[in-house]
This record gives sequence, structure tokens and C-alpha cells, in this order.
Amino acid sequence: MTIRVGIIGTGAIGADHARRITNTLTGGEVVAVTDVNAGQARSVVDTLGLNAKIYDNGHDLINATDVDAVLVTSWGPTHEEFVVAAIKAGKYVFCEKPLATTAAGCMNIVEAEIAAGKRLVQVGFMRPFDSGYQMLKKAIDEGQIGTPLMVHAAHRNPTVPESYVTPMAIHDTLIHELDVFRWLLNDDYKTAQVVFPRKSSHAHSKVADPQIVLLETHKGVRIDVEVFVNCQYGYDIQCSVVGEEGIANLPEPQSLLLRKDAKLSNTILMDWKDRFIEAYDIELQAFLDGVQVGSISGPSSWDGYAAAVAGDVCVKAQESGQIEPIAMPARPAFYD
Ligand code: NAI
Ligand code: ISE
Repeated sequence: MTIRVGIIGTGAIGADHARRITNTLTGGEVVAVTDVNAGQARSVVDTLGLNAKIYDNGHDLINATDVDAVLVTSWGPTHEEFVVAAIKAGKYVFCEKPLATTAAGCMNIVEAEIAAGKRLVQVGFMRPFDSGYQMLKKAIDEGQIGTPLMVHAAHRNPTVPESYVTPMAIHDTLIHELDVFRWLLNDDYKTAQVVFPRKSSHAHSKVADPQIVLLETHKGVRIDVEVFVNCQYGYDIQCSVVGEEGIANLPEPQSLLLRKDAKLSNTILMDWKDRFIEAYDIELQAFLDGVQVGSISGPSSWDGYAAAVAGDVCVKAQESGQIEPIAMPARPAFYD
């Protein structure tokens, strides 16, 4: 059976997911799209040659009888409304990060899903599907570096638009680390602090950039993450886990080693779409396969909620300059 997919929001990642479902993945077909910018929806349908209906709004798309599963790839503040509506319609839903922009919003989704009685939501945290992060996790789980003590990480984007403001460094960008460290370390956060180094002259007035986020986990692991969203030189994700007996580093993406003009060089990618292209393919194939058999796995609403709880505290820490406690409720058995 081909899973008939409806996409809400056909901007950068919505269009990219439509492309991968159409050209790369198996078992899915995009049959419906909607975007508040109707021209954007039309352009994706035309560019990809989709046989898809363009809906006036997300709710009509969700309730369409020929839509089996929904992708929510609109702006973050709209996610909660669409994910809850999809759950209430009994439909599987893949929601891009953040699941909702606040922990309270994510909890509304968790409660709706528990009331529905089965897992219907996969969150678009793609890093657990990345082969490099999987190598890191395997090394940690097999005890290759001994007990993890510290993590040093960096999340760098070349530039961000004027609409990107200081809290987005947490909700929009750090949220990937907040999810992936819980998964890597099998641990949760206890405290957060944010410190601001000298500001880059490339950062516009509404964003403090770079920032350093300091996290402490329940097991006592100390994590520092540099979030630098105007670093200019590339899209660069770094992660180094220091254990009692060794250090495991996230592998660099494969690239040609070039000897030319008296230089030895590797290319650095500039775009998240390229850096995690395989992980996006694998996460979305996993979603389609899960819908096919009526059982989805991958990052859950609870993972989306847990990242948002930590994210809300990080935003508080941006404002207070203090070390802020993170109170993480126990995971309901529903998500075991
Ligand atoms: P974008 O601005 O390029 O696209 C969003 C689209 O949603 C726009 O075309 C906009 O008109 C549309 N839209 C907004 N509100 C809508 C509504 N109520 N109904 C229908 N359409 C609506 O943004 P982008 O970069 O594609 O991001 C979308 C989401 O995906 C965000 O939550 C973002 O955080 C996430 N994202 C995730 C990435 C990842 O690495 N997993 C990478 C980039 C984005
Ligand atoms: C963007 O929305 C993403 O999710 C990218 O993966 C991240 O690197 C970037 O900072 C966000 O703005």
C-alpha cells in the first residue's frame, strides 16, 4: 500500500521532504499540500510534477479522507495546533522540530497522543539517524571510552536571517543538541547556564551571537555547546565525548581531500540540507515504513517535550545569567 502524504508548509524543509518522498524514498506519495503562501505550494507541486491537491489550510488537509499521514513542516509556532488536530483525526504525523515552541505546548500533544491510545507522532530530530552520531552512541554504549564525563560541542550556521532572534538559538538551533545528548548519554538534564562571549560583528542587532550553553546531567556529565549562527565559513556540527578511558569525536562528513595551488584542503558544507541529507532520508523512510505497519518509532512526542523543557530553562538562563535548575518529569510508561 502506498502511504498518501499531506504536507503542511512547503518552504525549505517541506519542499525538501516532498522531493525525497517523491524521488528518493519508497512507499509514499505526496497527494496534498498547503502553505499560507499559496504560490509556494503551487511552485513545489509544479517543480516536482506532483499529482497533489493544494488545500486552503492545514485543517482541511488533515481531515481529507485520501490523506493517510501528515507532515508538519510549517513555522514552529503553528506545529502544536496541526499535530493535535492530526492526532484527533487519528492520523500519523511527522512534525519537524520543535514539536511545539514551549514545553506546555508539547505537553498538550503528549496528552492528546496518550488519550488516542497509540503512538501517532514522530518528531523530526534527524541526528539519531545520522551514521556519525550512531558511531558515537555505539562507542559510548559499548564502553569503548569508559564512563562519559564531558561533552564539548558546537552548532554553527554560516548566517541567519533578520527574523532570527536570541531565544531561537535555543528553540530553533540548540534543540537538536538538547535531543541528541539525551539519546547519546541515556541521561537527562539537571541544570543550564548560558554565557555570552564578545558579539560577532556579523550578527544583526536582535541576536546575541555566539552563545555558550553549559548543561549538567543527572549523572554529572558536563556539556558545553557553542551556538554560533553567523560563523560565515560553513555549516559545522562538532561533538566530542570525553570518557574516563578515551575520547570519541563525531566524524567529519566525507569530503574530497584536494591538493592544489600549494594547499591541502577539504570542503566544508554550507547547508544543513546537505550535512544531514542521509539522516533526513532515513528518518522519513522510517516514518513511512512505520505508518505502513501501523507502528512508528523514532523520536517521540515525549522526546520533543523533554527537549522543550530543557529549552525553556535555557531561554530563562539566557535572561537571568544564572545557573537554572531543570525539572524533568518522569517519562510516562506509554513512551517506554
Ligand atoms: P520556511 O520558512 O522555509 O518554510 C515554512 C513554510 O511554512 C513557509 O512556506 C510558510 O509560508 C509556511 N507556513 C507557515 N505557517 C503556515 C500555516 N499556518 N499553514 C501552512 N503553511 C504555513 O521554514 P523552514 O526552514 O522550512 O522550517 C520549517 C520548520 O522546519 C521549522 O519548524 C524549522 O525549525 C524546521 N526545520 C528543521 C530542520 C531540521 O534540521 N530538522 C531544518 C530546517 C527547518
Ligand atoms: C534550522 O531550523 C535547523 O533545524 C538546522 O538544523 C539548524 O542547524 C539551524 O540552526 C536551524 O535554524
